[in-house]
Amino acid sequence: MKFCDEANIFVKAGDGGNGSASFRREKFVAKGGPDGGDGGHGGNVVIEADENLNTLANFLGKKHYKAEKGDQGLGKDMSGKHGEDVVLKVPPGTLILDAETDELLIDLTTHGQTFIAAKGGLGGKGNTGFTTSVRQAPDFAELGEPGEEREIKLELKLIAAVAIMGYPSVGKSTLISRISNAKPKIADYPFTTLVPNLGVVKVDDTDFVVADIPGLIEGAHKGKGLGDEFLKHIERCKLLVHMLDITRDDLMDDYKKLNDELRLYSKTLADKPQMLAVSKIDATIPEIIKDTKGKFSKLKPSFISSVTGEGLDEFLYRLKDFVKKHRRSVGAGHVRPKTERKVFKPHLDIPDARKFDVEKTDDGFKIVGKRIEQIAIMTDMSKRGAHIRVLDVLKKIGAHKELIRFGAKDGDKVQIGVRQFEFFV
Ligand SMILES: Nc1nc2c(ncn2[C@@H]2O[C@H](COP(=O)(O)OP(=O)(O)OP(=O)(O)O)[C@@H](O)[C@H]2O)c(=O)[nH]1
Ligand SMILES: [Mg+2]
Repeated sequence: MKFCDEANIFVKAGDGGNGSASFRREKFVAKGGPDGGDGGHGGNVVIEADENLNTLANFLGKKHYKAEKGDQGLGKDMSGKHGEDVVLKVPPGTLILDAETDELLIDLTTHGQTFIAAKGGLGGKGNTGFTTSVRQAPDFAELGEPGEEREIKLELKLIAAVAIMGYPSVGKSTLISRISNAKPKIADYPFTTLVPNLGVVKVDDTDFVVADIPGLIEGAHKGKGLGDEFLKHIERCKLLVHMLDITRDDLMDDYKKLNDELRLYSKTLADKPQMLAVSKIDATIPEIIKDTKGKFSKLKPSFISSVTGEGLDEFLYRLKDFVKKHRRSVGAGHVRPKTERKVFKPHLDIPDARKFDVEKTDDGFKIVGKRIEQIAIMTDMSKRGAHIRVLDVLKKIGAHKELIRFGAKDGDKVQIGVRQFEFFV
C-alpha cells in the first residue's frame, strides 16, 4: 500500500575487545605461564518488530546507533565482558534495505521478529588460547574484530488491521471518510477507488488502521475488475468489514458471491474474521430494513448510513471490540516466519568459513577468504609470534602450499583483507 514512512539510519556494531597477552606472576616464580584472557564480543545492533508501534517517527531525529564494545581480556585468565546489544524497535511491516545497494535484507512482519543489522566483532583470544606443545609461552594475543557498520533504509508498509471490502459503489470510501482521517474520492460510478485508501480510526483510547479497498466483483480472483491485486492487500489485514448495499437487489446473493471469491483466492482470506455492515439505510424504506434484518439475523450486521451518520457510533464500538479481540490472535501479515532470538555466534555464522582464493597482484599476492581475513584483522603484526601463527593457519588451511604454487618466495608481500604479511617458506 502506498502509505510509506521511511528513515535512513547508520548502524555500528561494537568492536570486539582485544585479548590479553599476560603472564602469571607468582611469588618465587621468575616467569609463570601465559594467563591472558579473551576479549569480550562486541554488541550487535538488532532490529525488532513491535506491534505497539505504528510509525518510524523515532528514527527521524536520531540517525546513528552504536552498540557497546567488548571489554579487553585481562591477566589471571579473566575474559572481557561482552558488549550489550542495541535493540531498535520498529512496527511490524517494516522493510529493511541496504541503503547503498537497495537490496532487501528482511521484511519484518511479525511481533517479536528480530534481525541483526550489524554484527558485533569477535573478542580477540588471549595468549592462553595460543599455547601449544611447541609454543609454550606465546607473547601475543588477538586483537578484537571491528564490529560491522552500514547504512540501512527502513521502509514502513502500513499494514491495515481492518479492510473494508464489498462490491463497487456500496459506500466503502464514504464510510472511511466519515470514520477516519482519510479523504478518498467518492462518486456514484463503479471502481472510483483505484488503490486502497488508508485511514487511522480512533475510538476512545484505541486506534487502528483501516483500508478502503477498491470494489470487488465476481471473477476478481482471476483478475476481473480491479482484480486479484487487491485481494493480496486484504490478505495482510487482520479483519474484514464486509459491506453490503441495501439498495441493491439481493444482499444474500451479494454476500455469498463475494465470499466465494475470497475462498477461490485463498483459504487464508476465506478464514479471516468478518464483520458485516449494511450501508445506505437512509436510502430505503423501514420494511426493507426489517426484512434484511430478518434474513441476516444469524450474521448480525450493523445497519449504517454514512450520509446521515445513523448507526455509525454503534458500528465503531463494535469495530473497536472486534479489533481488540483479534489484535493478538492473528499476525499482522500473512507471512508468519518463526521468531527466535538466537544468540549470535560470529564464527559459526560465516558460511564456507574456511574457503579461500589466492591471486597474484602487482606487488605480491592476495588471499581472499572470510575466515582468514577475520584472523588477519585480529592479528597484531608487531608481534613476531602472532605473525608466525598466521603462517601456521595458512599452512593448516592449505593456503601456504597454494602461495608456493603461485611462486611465492621468502619476503614476498601477502595481502589478506586490510593486513599485509611477509611470506616465509
Ligand atoms: N444515500 C447514501 N448514499 C451513499 C452512502 N454511502 C455512499 N453513498 C453514495 O454511494 C456512491 C458510491 O460511494 P463510494 O463511497 O464511492 O463507494 P465505494 O464502495 O467506495 O465504490 P468503489 O470505490 O467504486 O468501489 C456515492 O454516490 C456515495 O455518495 C449512504 O450511506 N447513503
Ligand atoms: Mg471507493
